[in-house]
Amino acid sequence: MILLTGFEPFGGAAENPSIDAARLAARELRDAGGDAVAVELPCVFGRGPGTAGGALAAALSEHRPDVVVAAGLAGNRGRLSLERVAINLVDARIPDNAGGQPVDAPVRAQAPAAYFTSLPVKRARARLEAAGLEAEISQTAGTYVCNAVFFELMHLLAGSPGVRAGFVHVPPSGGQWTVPRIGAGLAVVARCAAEAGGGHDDAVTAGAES
Ligand code: PCA
Repeated sequence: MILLTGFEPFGGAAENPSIDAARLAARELRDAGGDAVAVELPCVFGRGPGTAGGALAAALSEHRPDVVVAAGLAGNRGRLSLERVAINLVDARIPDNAGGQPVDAPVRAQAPAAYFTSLPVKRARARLEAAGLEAEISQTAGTYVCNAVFFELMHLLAGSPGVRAGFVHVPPSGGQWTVPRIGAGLAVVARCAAEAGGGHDDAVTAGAES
């Protein structure tokens, strides 16, 4: 089972391409005979009812996925951004959809400082580029709700080493980035992780100077 997630709109925007693209990707994977579902997460910090962490935990226990591709919008990115590391830090630039704006708080007290993705992000980047979908490896998912969900995802799956999971930031829709193209990209990433050998990544560089 492949679980894709996307976010509801936030910051006053009318739409968030991440959830629309996640739904299209799930449909594409199902049409190809796979088992996939898309779940929308509220753009709200925390783990209780009505929060992103609460909705994520519920989706994980309901669907018991082997692969999780969580997606969110990054307004300042021009490519599909395969996130490498989730940090245990919240520093909200703007309030979330419930008005909360934590500053310099941990995502989870008494948890590690960071987790790495378990998606084969370098192989996925190569597959995306081969499909004409510009992609990059990103070393930071920011400090807002997306990073918090990514951290929570990796924390909840820390005892499930067979599950491949991670986060993809998507660019705003417009220009070459139509929602169907973003959705096709999420499907490429999910398929790459789901295939045999998806637990190992390619040893090619994606290093950054800063
Ligand atoms: N993007 C925000 C949160 C929800 C979303 O789609 C982020 O990058 O944190």
